[in-house]
Amino acid sequence: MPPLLTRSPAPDYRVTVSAPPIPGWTPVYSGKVRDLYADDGRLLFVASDRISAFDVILPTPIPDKGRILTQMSLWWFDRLADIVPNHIVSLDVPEEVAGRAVICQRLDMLPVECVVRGYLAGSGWTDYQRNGSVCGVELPAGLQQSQQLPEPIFTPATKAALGDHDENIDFASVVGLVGQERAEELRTLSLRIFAKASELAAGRGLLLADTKFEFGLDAEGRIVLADEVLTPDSSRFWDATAWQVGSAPPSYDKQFVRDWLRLESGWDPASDLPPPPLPDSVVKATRAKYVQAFETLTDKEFV
Ligand code: PZK
Repeated sequence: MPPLLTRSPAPDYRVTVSAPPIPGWTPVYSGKVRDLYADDGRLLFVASDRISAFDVILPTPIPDKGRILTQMSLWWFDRLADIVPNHIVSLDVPEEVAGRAVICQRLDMLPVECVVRGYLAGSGWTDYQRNGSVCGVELPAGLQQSQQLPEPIFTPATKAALGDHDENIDFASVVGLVGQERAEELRTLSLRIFAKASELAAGRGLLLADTKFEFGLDAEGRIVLADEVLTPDSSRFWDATAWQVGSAPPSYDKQFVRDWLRLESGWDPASDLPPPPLPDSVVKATRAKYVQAFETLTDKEFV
């Protein structure tokens, strides 16, 4: 059996969270916003209502965020099933995490964050300005921030220790990590999933700027799509009507949080002080954005 996780321990309060107890399940890992539990061979993947901004977990949860993101991810897994198998085994989860957890197949996770970019934003934009390329992928000169790329590109990263930023790597490094054949499979699969997802999103007035996939191997060595997919936590969605080349469009989900923290809270993200609690107005507006993302994408009412 491969080790479940090989990440460094949380270095300080900024990223320290303890998974709420769930009877019969053993916490095995907590990320900023998700918790993983095990019971014999089974894994319980739980999306919390926690929200992060400026790389820290905020002290105020967003009601229903975990349920909304879980339901969105499941909706995507369904639509992608003809391209790639996924790790979902059952939705029959403990009642305290109903709707925001899945029982998933335990995989041997591949140590690569499979990022695909259709537009130039975030670290892709930063790397392009410095190098004219992203993860070794040469791009045309003169591209502007938020510009659509000639075609989507695979820009892998390595999982950093919890609390650190992922580090962009080139394709040769992916080959070094998983071998030539696996690396090519990961790139091809990631690009196919991205093409399908961006087409679906565009039909709903949403641009998929970039997104991150995690894959693992099942007992037969097949590549399986894991984690949570195509949610605002793992992806950059832009409202097509707000997008313009040359500046960064507002974050679909976190703009109210970021604006309040930066402009009104008095908290300095560069300080080592913990962030303040969010006012109720910001919580409500942010929850509404997650509901809107779900309903816009799926054309279903969130209940
Ligand atoms: C796995 N993570 C990230 C998820 C966290 C951290 N199907 C799987 N099999 C084995 N391991 C993982 C998965 C999945 N998905 C996922 N780390 C390992 C993660 C949830 C909460 F804190």
